[in-house]
Amino acid sequence: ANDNMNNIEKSLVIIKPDGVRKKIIGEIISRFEKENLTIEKLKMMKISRDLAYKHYQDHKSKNFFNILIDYITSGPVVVMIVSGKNAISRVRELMGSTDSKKAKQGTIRGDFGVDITINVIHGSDSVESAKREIDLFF
Ligand code: IDP
Ligand code: MG
Repeated sequence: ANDNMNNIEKSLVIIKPDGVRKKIIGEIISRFEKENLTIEKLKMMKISRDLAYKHYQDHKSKNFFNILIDYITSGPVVVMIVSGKNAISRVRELMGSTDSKKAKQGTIRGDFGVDITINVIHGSDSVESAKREIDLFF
């Protein structure tokens, strides 16, 4: 699917509560825009526990699920649709590894994340999850 030269994708991106608290909303959006990704939709909201369960449904059997739900519902978040050529993989490259301590310097998580849970940002991991997540949030 990625061999198309004009593979325009949409990713659902969430600046998690720690990112909002750290006042790096603008910094994160700048990193996307400098890479010529487009902010198509954007809103600030507090995620309900019900919506959090739906968003993270694939993780419900994990031992960290309750911590994850507490974290993502702990304060306001910024939710966006970020679009552009190969947007899904490019957003994830800009994010860095899930574990902030292993994420490279220069990535969002490497520069601003705390650990494997408190990691500043969510980005869809596939075209299918992007569609599901965009329907949940917009
Ligand atoms: P991703 O956000 O890089 O796609 P996922 O494996 O989908 O990573 O996990 C979703 C979120 O759950 C992570 O962003 C992080 O906040 C949290 N998380 C992932 N793995 C762990 C873990 O092993 N312990 C605690 N929290 C975790
Ligand atoms: Mg994921």
